[in-house]
Amino acid sequence: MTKTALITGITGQDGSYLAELLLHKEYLVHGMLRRSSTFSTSRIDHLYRDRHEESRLRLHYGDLTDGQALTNLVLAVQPDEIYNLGAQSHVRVSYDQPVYTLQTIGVGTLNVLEAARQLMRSKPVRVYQASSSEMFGKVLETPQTERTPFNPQSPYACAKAYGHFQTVNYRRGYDLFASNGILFNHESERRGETFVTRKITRAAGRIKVGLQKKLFLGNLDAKRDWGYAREYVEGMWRMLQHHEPDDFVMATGRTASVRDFCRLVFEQLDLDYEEFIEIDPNYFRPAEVDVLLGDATKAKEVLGWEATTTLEELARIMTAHDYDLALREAHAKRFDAD
Ligand code: NAP
Ligand code: F7E
Repeated sequence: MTKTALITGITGQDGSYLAELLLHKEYLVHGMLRRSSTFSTSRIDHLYRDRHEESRLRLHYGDLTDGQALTNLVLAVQPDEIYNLGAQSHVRVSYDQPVYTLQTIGVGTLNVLEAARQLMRSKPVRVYQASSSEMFGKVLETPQTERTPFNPQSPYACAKAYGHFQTVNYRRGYDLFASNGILFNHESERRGETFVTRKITRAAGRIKVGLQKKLFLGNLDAKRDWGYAREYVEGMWRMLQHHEPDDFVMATGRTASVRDFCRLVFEQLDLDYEEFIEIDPNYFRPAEVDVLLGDATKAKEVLGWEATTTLEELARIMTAHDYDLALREAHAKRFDAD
């Protein structure tokens, strides 16, 4: 029987890969998107070009902060699975917009859980909550597992911790099938351009073709456990196919610094990163998460999921994509000038 999924945050990096995966698995996919004055669907537009898939992808306007509309949507769509990926997901921005961040992530998650609780009265539903390694913050042990206590230190991380605990609470209190994926950083050629990996690959490509001279960054010593987003959405899906709801860390088990990632990317283009990078204190955060390193043993043993793309491969994929993009940008510029 065809399964129906509802994805919040379908226009984001993970939402687009997850939509692709679920369409491939023959799901009927509903996505909730925010109304904006310009199109925000560039990551999922290609899914419309395939006529067969077009009929199984439906988009609806909505916002996580509008609980009534969200419940109406859930009751209308009657999903078997809800993936709550929508969020103000930028840690640095969460310091500028702490209340809005809490509204989208904290209240937004609660709105999703309440909507699912209403649907549960008439049919079973499973919920995936996008929790985050940021919740470990100033880490209390290394590597971090599902048992590591949270010690959040950004408005984003505090909001995610609230969403995480409410998800556990609805699971225990109402017997809702709700699982938290505690995902460590995962990147791709679809990553937003203000996250550090994509900022680096975009800049390196543009520097190589002469469109940009410098790259301004903040803390080069921060270390992250970076995986490939395309693989991580498979783990989200597996969590909801498991026979019981639970919490799972998803990570590569390897950590590297921002500086390491710069070196890998610039090397791909035969450039020395040290010649092009300048430090801009504006990109420092009021409190930094120095090092994250995840242990995804439970996901491997219980779900059969593990990250396989190495950091070197990830850097290669993203750099090749963004070098090509820069070449096209340069070509379009020359064409305009002619
Ligand atoms: P992303 O690219 O920033 O996408 C976020 C999505 O949320 C976008 O579709 C955005 O819509 C939507 N959104 C923002 N505010 C909303 C609101 N008020 N109502 C409804 N939708 C809203 O993030 P991502 O990297 O795909 O991450 C997906 C989820 O995983 C997020 O919850 C993030 O916090 C979490 N997470 C990410 C990582 C990671 O490394 N990528 C790691 C752990 C957890 P617009 O397109 O209109 O902006
Ligand atoms: O920063 C440092 C910065 O913004 C990574 C989100 O998906 O992953 C992401 O959060 C590191 C930090 O990601 C710049 O200080 C240096 O230490 O790429 P990021 P993040 O903060 O780790 C978690 C798991 C999530 O859940 C979030 O949604 O890089 N850094 N210079 C910089 N970061 C940025 N953005 N820009 C710089 O210029």
